[in-house]
Amino acid sequence: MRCVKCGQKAVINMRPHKLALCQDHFLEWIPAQTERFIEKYRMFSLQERVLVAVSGGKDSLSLWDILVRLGYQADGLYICLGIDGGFGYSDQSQRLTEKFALERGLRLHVVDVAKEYGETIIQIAGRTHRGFEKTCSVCGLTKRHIMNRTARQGGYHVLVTGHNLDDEAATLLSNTLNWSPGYLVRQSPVLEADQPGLVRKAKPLCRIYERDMAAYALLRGIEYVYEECPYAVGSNTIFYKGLLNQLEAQRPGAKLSFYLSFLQAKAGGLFAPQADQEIDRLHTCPSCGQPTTAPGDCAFCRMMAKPVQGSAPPGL
Ligand code: Q46
Ligand code: ZN
Ligand code: ZN
Repeated sequence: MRCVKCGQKAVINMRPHKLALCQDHFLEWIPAQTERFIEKYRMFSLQERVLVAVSGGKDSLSLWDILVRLGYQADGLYICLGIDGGFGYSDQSQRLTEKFALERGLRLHVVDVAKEYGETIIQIAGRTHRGFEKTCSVCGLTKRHIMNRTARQGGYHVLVTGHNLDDEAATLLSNTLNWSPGYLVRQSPVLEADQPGLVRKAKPLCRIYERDMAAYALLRGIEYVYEECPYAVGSNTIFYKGLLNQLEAQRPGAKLSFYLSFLQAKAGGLFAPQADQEIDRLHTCPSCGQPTTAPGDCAFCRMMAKPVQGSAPPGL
């Protein structure tokens, strides 16, 4: 197979796009596509400061690489979750993220959950009765809190994450199967900071297939953690990704059209009344100053304020 641009040997054939490219043209095409989406969805400009949430995985490190190549002012944020999983997941991902930043002379913020709050994600999950299997909900809440806080305190205009098309399509499938209007309203390539204390959030890779991101990381020689977080195994997201992969195998382009049709329906006004209600419901947490959907302390502050299990004598 030949590259459609130059006729050299193609390294990738992207069936949904009916596009085969050689290494050089593929490594140009991915940043060009990303830039197109950044502009189309008005995510951020070259003058704005961008904070990239990096996990040590292929998507977030590649996103950081792409933004720097495009000339954006992009710093990184790594959150150490203290997850081992028998292979030192957090240690490995932190080491590779720090190496990536050091080799390119990039600025990286590191927040260690255990050092900052005295407990790892696993310990918080055990203490708060959210349960072992609910580790991800504790983790998600903690990460969102730290990301928004670090972006605000650092004076960043926008926080970006490496969610790719497969992630977005899986989330959309899950939200659609449950008909969760609140989540559907908030699922977007860019979420404006429409409330004091909120930082704009954007997902520049939301229209790029996971397979293409893996190829990009490989061809750019980016060293990343291959293993998924041990808590991702058996998750709903992985299950929905599997279903969508089956669909995609039969109908190339199915994931992309599922996601794009959703964005078009939203742009056409679907879910608009719920969107207004969502915005009305945001309040400011009196303890940390971050936005929250209910009056009083936010979910993160309430979680961190819970007493240690068994610390109070029975009956008191
Ligand atoms: S890092 Fe955290 Fe994910 Fe691991 S514990 Fe679950 S939420 S799976 S993106
Ligand atoms: Zn070519
Ligand atoms: Zn709070």
